[in-house]
Amino acid sequence: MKINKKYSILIVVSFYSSAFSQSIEKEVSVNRDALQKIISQQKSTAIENKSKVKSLIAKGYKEFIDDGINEKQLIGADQNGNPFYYTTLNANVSKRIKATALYNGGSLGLNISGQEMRIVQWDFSKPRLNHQLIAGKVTYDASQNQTISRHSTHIMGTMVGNNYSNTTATGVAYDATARAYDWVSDVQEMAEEANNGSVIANNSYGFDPMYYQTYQFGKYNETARNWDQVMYNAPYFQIVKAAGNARGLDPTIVPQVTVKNGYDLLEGAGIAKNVLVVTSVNKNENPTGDSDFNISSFSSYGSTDDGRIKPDIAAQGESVYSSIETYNSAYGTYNGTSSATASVSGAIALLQQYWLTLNSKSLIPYLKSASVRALLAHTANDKGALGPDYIYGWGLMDTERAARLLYNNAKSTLIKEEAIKNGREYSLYVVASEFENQPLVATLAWTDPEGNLGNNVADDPTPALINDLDITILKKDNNGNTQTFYPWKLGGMQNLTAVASRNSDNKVDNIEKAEIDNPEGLYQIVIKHKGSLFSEGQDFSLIISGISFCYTDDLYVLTREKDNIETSNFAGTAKRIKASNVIKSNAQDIVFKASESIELLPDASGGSATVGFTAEQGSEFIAYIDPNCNMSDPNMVYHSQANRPAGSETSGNPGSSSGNEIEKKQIENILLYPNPAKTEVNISYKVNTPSLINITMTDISGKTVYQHKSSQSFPIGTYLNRIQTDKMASGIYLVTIETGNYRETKKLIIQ
Ligand SMILES: [Ca+2]
Ligand SMILES: [Ca+2]
Ligand SMILES: [Ca+2]
Ligand SMILES: [Ca+2]
Repeated sequence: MKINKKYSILIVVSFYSSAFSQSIEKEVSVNRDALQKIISQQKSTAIENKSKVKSLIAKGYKEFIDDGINEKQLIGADQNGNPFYYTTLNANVSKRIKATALYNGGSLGLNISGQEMRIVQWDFSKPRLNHQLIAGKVTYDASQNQTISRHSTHIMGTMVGNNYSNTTATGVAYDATARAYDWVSDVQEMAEEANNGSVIANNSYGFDPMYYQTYQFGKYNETARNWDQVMYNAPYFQIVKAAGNARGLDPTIVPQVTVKNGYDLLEGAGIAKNVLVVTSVNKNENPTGDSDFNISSFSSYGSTDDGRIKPDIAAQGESVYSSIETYNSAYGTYNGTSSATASVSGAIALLQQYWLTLNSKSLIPYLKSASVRALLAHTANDKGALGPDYIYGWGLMDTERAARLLYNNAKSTLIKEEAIKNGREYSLYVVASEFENQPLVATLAWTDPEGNLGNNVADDPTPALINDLDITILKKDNNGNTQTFYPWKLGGMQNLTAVASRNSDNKVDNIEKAEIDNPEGLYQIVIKHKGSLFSEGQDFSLIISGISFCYTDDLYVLTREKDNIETSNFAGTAKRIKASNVIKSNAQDIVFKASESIELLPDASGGSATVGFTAEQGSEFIAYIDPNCNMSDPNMVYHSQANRPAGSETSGNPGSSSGNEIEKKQIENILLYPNPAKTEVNISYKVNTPSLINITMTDISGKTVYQHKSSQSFPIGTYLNRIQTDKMASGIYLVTIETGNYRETKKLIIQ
């Protein structure tokens, strides 16, 4: 029987915690056990809530309220028996967030409109499924509230409304489909959907501030914790939620509206760490620039009680024209953070689809939700006070810029999905783009574990953050001084209107963005963590822009005496480097980086001495060669003699080839160390004549677990290739190094 390769892959991954979305068979890993636990816990919570609702109804509270603007439902009660009501949050949106750039005929030359993507909506109740704008696109389960809702129909049309029934009402992801649920049991249903491979959840509702106690505004509560918990256990699942329209409420009924001048109005899951919280800005059909927009008069301002940057992002939520429930061709215009939220969910579907098309040949799945949040924060159009603020968050969503960043991955931007282990750090060298006025920007985001609930006091500043990662960008000058660039942070409840600072580390947010306005040369991006990491590690996403993978200088020549390096923290970058200088003992952190070649010359080439390049004992020297011109993953490293492992040959000078060496093996002195290995293994070898290098590592069954093939010849020298082994199973492996004329296999034990 011939087994189709794709099919056999599907069979294999189904043994793991993997799920596939309905139409694109993409692996999305989730923590199934944790999600199942959430689902069963929520089932008992649902029973408790039902009895709370029943007793409140007996006291005279209405279960359903329609005040002509919003649909509301009594959903539960706090521990003192005060009612919790969910309320809808009412407000062409595609243009404002530049989603149109991705459509067929748009400025990016693409054809991305949500094909084969699915969004899941939670809302008051059922959308009008037969409405011409959404007919055939939406499913709704019979177990849910069957009342047909205006809000639900309008939000659904804004996200996925087709592009032929009424072109002024075309949805943002007009070729996408959707599933819809009522908001009762939302946490349980989100856990189930995440478990089934869904990646986008739109929640355009929240707790009604009319029934909120003062201390509840901005507080990390049970709802925030539950939503964070679902996302932590389903790292591709992004919940998108409306910030709320509380500034539009009557302050005589909700005093909090004016107590802090519109700040501290966020509620429920709007305070969650991982949920993307969306605010509304006004409509402007013909903006004159990226900052030509203003906050809507009704949009709720942050902060959270612990001072995090919330809301996260802004989108148009005014004059939004979409389907309504009265008949199958009925349309209406609404305002609210609900509509802004729907447009962001639609645009995320476009960006996920685009990411899949860019990576169609590999098994790369969707962007992780942390990457989505990093991407949106990274590419937003700033407004109001410089940097993030509690009104606009990171700014207006810019789908076009986000798509360009995805396209430029490994060209002038980098998208990394990595992990940091407890006690470890992660670092990366980058070279700033040579284009003028191009800032170097690095955004770190992670999906944090659910936080602790804390006390019921107003504005408790205790951070909800569990794993506190920190990003910094370091610049070392030739005198050995290090300049540190920190991420943005805001002043919290004590300083709501203060401009964001970037002069110290951020202890509250799980999105950290560091920017250098006028960068030049080489930088090191470092990610560390404080304290002890929950679960011994934390996955994170890192997005970097404004970098160059090929270097300004074509050729960089270092000659003896003139260019001898005696001070620490020296970096030389070029396409090609030729060096016959000396790196003196005690000189530390010396880096040569080249995209094509590094030649360590055996003679003086212009200098006065008779000996060539030397790295003296006690110096610390690393040269990166990246044949693919990709500095993100420097896999070939040259170490100085001083750093050579014990037992390796100390050949005086790694020199260039000469005639009498041609008959020698192309490589020799192959060493694996440490062996047995734990977290990493180093493979060092000497290249005698320039050659392509192929390194393969297989387990005893013959399965390849690591492979590196160089695309260009390695110049003469001694190289070191470092392989992370911490994720590999313990056992015996075989490491093979191959060149054009030589092949050698060594046994490696991983403990
Ligand atoms: Ca439901
Ligand atoms: Ca508060
Ligand atoms: Ca701002
Ligand atoms: Ca931090």
